[in-house]
Amino acid sequence: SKPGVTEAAVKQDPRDTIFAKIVEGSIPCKKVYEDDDCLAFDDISPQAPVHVLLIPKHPIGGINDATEEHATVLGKLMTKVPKIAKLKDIDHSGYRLVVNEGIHGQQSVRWLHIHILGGRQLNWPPC
Ligand code: DGP
Repeated sequence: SKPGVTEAAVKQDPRDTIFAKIVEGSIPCKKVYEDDDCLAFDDISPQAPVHVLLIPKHPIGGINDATEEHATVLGKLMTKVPKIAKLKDIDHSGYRLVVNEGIHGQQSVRWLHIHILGGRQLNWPPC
């Protein structure tokens, strides 16, 4: 298991997370892509040669918190994936999207994020 995956983390307000600080710019990140709705940056603990986190700028704790009001922003997020894959040169080789949720999903940061993993052969099942 990985650090930070606790009941407390799951109950955290997304606005109190490290990703809130990254969005507001008070903590630096290696930015890959940004627009009005979303931000993509390199994961600090990469699990593959390419490991980007794509997040909405709007605070959503996790996919469990998604409602109809988030439909537009979540749709926009998904449509940016091919652009980010191309920027990272994994669009032809392929890649994987992962959204961890809660304790069993081993989510450690309670601000919704899409992991974009690539640059090597990924295995299935992910375990
Ligand atoms: P998850 O465990 O699915 O909640 O993913 C959280 C990811 O966030 C994890 O892969 C490590 C990454 N991460 C945590 N803190 C930071 C940080 O300060 N900067 C960056 N770039 N990534 C971070």
